[in-house]
Formats: sequence, C-alpha cells, structure tokens
Amino acid sequence: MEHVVPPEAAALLARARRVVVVTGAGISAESGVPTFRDALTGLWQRFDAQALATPQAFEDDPDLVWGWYEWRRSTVRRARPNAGHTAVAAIEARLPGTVLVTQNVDDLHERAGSRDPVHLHGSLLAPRCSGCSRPAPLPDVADEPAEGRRVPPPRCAGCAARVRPGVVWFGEALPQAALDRAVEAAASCDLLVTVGTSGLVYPAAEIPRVAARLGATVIQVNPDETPLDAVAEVNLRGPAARVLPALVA
Ligand code: BJW
Ligand code: ZN
Repeated sequence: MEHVVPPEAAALLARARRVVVVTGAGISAESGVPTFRDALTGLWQRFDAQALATPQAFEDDPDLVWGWYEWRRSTVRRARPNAGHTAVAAIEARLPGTVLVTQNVDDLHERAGSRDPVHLHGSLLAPRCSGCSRPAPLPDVADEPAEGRRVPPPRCAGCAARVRPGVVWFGEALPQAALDRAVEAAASCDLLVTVGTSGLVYPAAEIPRVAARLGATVIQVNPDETPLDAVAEVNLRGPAARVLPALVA
C-alpha cells in the first residue's frame, strides 16, 4: 500500500532549491540491515557497544571486534538498496547540488545511485591501519564470518600494525572534511529531510538543528518519535521505503 504523504510536504520538496538529506540506520532497515537502537531488532539490544564500538574495545580484544565488523560487512554485502535509497537518489537527480549526509557505514546509498554521500561515521568497506592510517585492502569474503566469531585482523603492509575497521567509534572524532561539508550544507539549505535516525548521537544530531536554527524547513521521516520531532516542521511517521517514494512522486 502506498503511504499517504500530505501534499504540503511534497510541495515543500518540489519548491526547495537547496536540499540536504540526512540518513541513519532506519533507511537501511527494510534492506535487512539492523539498526542500532530499535527496541526488538537493534544491534545494541544484543551486543555491548562499549565492548565493540570503542577504541578501547579494539585494544582489549581485536579479534572479537574485527570478527564482529566482518560479520556486519557480510550482512551488508548480501543486502540490496530499497525504495527509500532509490528515492533519495531521485531527489539528487532532480536537484543537482543536493547533499546527502549519512551516518550509515553501509554502501546502499551508492548502490542506489547516490553519487557522493558524505559518510559521517566512516565505512565498513574502507579499513585502515590502526598505526599509520594507511588504507588497507578488504579481506576476501570467501569465508564469511558467522555472528560472534572471532577473526584476527590483518596486518598493515606498511608498518605491520593491526588493520582496523574504517568506522568512527564512540569517543573518536568524526572525519573533519565530512563534518565540515555536512555543517556547511545544513547551514545553507532551505530544506533538510532527516530519515531513519534516532537523533541521539552527536555531533551528527546537531546537523538538522543547525539547518532549523538558520531558517531551513526540516521534514522528518521516521515511524517512531525522536528528539528531532521538536525540530521538524513536518513529521512523516512511517517506514522510509514507503514514505520517501511518496514524498518524491
Ligand atoms: C526507521 C525504520 C524505517 C526504523 N524507516 N526509519 C553530546 C551529548 C552527549 C554525548 C555526546 C555529546 N557529544 C558527543 C557525545 C559522545 C557520543 C554520543 O553522541 N553519545 C550519545 C549516544 C550519548 N559521540 C561520540 O562519541 C562521537 N564522537 C565525538 O563526539 O567525538 C568528540 C571528539 C572530538 C575531538 C577528538 C576526539 C573526540 C562519535 C560517534 C560515533 C558513532 N558511532 C556509531 C557506530 C559506528 C560504527 C558501527 O557501525 O559500528 O555510529 S554508534 C551508532 O549510532 C552508529 C550510527 O551511525 C549512530 C546513529 O544511529 P542511527 O543511525 O540514528 O540509528 P538508531 O538505531 O539509533 O536509530 C534508528 C532510527 O531509525 C530509529 O529512530 C527508528 O525509529 C528508525 N527506523 N526503522 C525509517 N523502516
Ligand atoms: Zn600501518
């Protein structure tokens, strides 16, 4: 069934000149990639973030952390972009200059045709050396790791330190160029569409707030309430793969 989007919301998008789309894990949920904080299916319901997604965790137990990220990568590899990702790419095609900012570490936006998403939290597909930061090749996926299996990380070809996942862990700074691009785009847009994020993780959660503060309209797409409800002029309560195609149509 089509999701009903108020014509006013579609009109806001149709009229906008400079659009920013900010996405979170919710946009990939319907592709089968688990979110972090959903009540039943979120990763942080089953796994301890402190033991997996911090620099300390990698220092304490690199095989556990690397194995967990290899399992996550294998999940993403099997997933396909959904109608939500495709609708975002359609916005970009219709309005060149649209900036897509994602917190997601998957590549589903790229596979749906988005040209240059700003990855605030890095990528599962871009490991790098934990010592010298040199990009490292992705290991073969012939032997796909099962959930919970320990896998020793490869070693850097340059300095022999351990290769680490190319994601941003708690307590780590976001890549400065990505954060700058996102903040500048938010500060100069007239419409920001936030999709499938709980709005709990900073500084990413600041981005819709920056846009709103500087006069942009914010549309939120999320089946649940979030702290961004207060920031958004329009709250479209529904799943991204239903709501976004209706918003763009
Ligand atoms: C659907 C749907 C459907 C479901 N359709 N929607 C200020 C206050 C308090 C704390 C801090 C603060 N500033 C910084 C902090 C600390 C911390 C933080 O924010 N903690 C909070 C949790 C309290 N931030 C950091 O540590 C950041 N770094 C930092 O601040 O550095 C400072 C520094 C500066 C200089 C030098 C050194 C340090 C880094 C944050 C990194 C976040 N990393 C993670 C893991 C990435 C790697 C990995 O994938 O494992 O990023 S955590 C996780 O959360 C992941 C996500 O990108 C991020 C956001 O989650 P997201 O996308 O919003 O997902 P969910 O699951 O939370 O929400 C899903 C939503 O979708 C829900 O709302 C659903 O309803 C919805 N949904 N189905 C549409 N079908
Ligand atoms: Zn190295």
